[in-house]
Order: sequence, then structure tokens, then C-alpha cells
Amino acid sequence: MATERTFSILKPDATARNLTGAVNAVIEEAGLRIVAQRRIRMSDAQAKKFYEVHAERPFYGELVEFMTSGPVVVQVLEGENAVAKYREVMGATNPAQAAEGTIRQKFAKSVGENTVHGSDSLENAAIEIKQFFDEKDIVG
Ligand code: DAT
Ligand code: MG
Repeated sequence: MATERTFSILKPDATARNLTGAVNAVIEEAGLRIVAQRRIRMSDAQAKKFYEVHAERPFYGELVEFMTSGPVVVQVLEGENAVAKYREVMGATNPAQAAEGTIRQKFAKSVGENTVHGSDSLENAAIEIKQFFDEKDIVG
């Protein structure tokens, strides 16, 4: 296993309920390090570009609207096998199917308002990190 970086977003439902610390505690307890973090308001253009792979899906408009509806916290997480590990810590997209102890099982409201984003591959992690962070602002 190699040390990897993955990209994470604490979504508007997390910031609205003041859950950013509680979610970060689960991330850190899993052994992932938060090596960059910034609270932002995502623009419509940023959200559309970030989720452009889903542009043809029926929920795309709703997804972009939700991601721009309030502040988010964008993060870079680092650790052994970080991409797969964070997907495991997040739990399934639909919180009704998320395993016990996962972030989405604990906190997500619905399949749409599901508290966190995490990259699904190492390749996408690098692409997503670049959309929000300069290398100099990532402190490992
Ligand atoms: P994940 O975030 O687990 O990688 P995804 O990439 O399939 O899931 O979808 C991206 C986001 O889109 C997801 O976190 C929430 C939203 N989404 C996915 N499926 C949805 C659905 N059936 N209805 C509403 N929103 C959905
Ligand atoms: Mg995804």
C-alpha cells in the first residue's frame, strides 16, 4: 500500500447542522490526515464542472443546486490507501445502505444530502484536488 491523497467535501447539509468537527473526528479516527482544508461557497460554475460526469443524470440539476446552497468545506486527505479508505469511511451513497459507523450512516439525511464527497479513484483525486487547491497549500 502506498501513501495517497484523496479529495473530500463536507457538503452543505454538514455545515448547516454544524457537523464539520464531528465528521472530521471520524476522518481522523480512521487514520486519515487532513493536510489541506478550506471553507468556501461553491459557485454554480465550479459545481457544474466538478460534477460534469453526472451531467446526463436526472439528479444533476438538483445536485448542483444543493452543492451551491450553502458553505462547503473542501479538503485534501492523506494516508495509506487513502482513496479506498475514505470511500469505506464515507459509506454507501444512499445512507439507508451505509454500513454501521460510516459517516453517511451516522449523519446523512438522504441520497442527495449525504454529507460528504470522496474521490472514487486516484486519478480523479488528482483532478479534483487541482480544482480547489494549489500544491503549496497542501501541507503533509
Ligand atoms: P458518491 O458521492 O457516493 O460517489 P455518485 O458519484 O454516484 O455517488 O453521485 C454523486 C452525488 O450525486 C451523490 O453523492 C449524491 C447525488 N446522487 C447520486 N445518486 C442520486 C440519486 N439517485 N438521487 C439524488 N441524488 C443522487
Ligand atoms: Mg462519486
